[in-house]
Amino acid sequence: MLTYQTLPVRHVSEFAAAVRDGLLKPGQRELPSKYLYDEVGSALFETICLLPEYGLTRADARLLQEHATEIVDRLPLPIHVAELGSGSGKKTRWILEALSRRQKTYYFPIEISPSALAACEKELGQIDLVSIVGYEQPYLEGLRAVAQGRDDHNHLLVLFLGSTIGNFDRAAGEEFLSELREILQTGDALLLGTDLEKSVEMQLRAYDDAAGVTAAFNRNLLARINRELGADFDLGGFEHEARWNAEERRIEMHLRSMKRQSVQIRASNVRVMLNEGETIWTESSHKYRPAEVVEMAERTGFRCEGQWIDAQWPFAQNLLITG
Ligand code: AVI
Repeated sequence: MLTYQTLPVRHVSEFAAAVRDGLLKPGQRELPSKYLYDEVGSALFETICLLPEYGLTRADARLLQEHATEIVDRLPLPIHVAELGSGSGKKTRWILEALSRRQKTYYFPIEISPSALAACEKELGQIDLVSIVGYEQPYLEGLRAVAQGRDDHNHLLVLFLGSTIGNFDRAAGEEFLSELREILQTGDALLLGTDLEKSVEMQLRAYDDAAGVTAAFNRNLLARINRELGADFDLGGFEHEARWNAEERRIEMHLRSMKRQSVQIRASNVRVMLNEGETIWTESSHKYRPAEVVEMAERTGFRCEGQWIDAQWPFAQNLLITG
């Protein structure tokens, strides 16, 4: 049996390489946020969405529930729906039900997690006049496959909900929208959810809740590295920290080392020495201004056809149409 030590360098996985590069980065150490979502991390995120302090998911769902008919009225029909990162699919029900009152609809959830795809099919499989075909692929690869398979007279509505775009750096988010636009045809649509700026206190509470679920979500990244890469992180030696970066207008999640400690990550073939007080940056959540989303849409080949903002929790659904 191969042990971590005997794995040849060429077999070091993408995960192990990303962990090594991030932890050895000069200046601020970091770990890519996409690795927060293993099975445990995804379950913890689902719980975060239920927390009283984290109003984002409820605002996203409320807007869809309240405005689905109005959103659908502004779409060119017939139209099929593709969703990037469908998760369990709960919020999508409102849009699919509104569409199914007007036409037969194909729904293509694009999701790398097979269990999330299965949950989504279970949740939405019963809606009349909606057929579901799941794509177990990364976002843009899946969208390309959907776009290739469609016939010319059907438009495409892409759903990118939950402010997932906020987890990209601003420039990378814009680049992502440009790439997405390239896959679409004129008249196709993107419904983009964006969390908006609000009081710093409210934002910090949303990412550092009283029950400690977000802290567990953050620390699970170290637990995952222990499990999958044979590392020896002492989880009790790290504190969760949520910070507001005012210049970049984003919440950052960090893990602060509470002592000077050394950690070995066997699959990454690395040992790192962390100083007391030093942090590992694990996620950014950028917050937007309504006008900024309209401008970003215009720079990436869309026009903003409608913007709906929640009254309780500043969050916007933006309906963008390709020009
Ligand atoms: C998935 N994403 C939009 C969440 C956010 O708010 O940035 C992830 C999250 N991280 C901590 N809490 C929630």
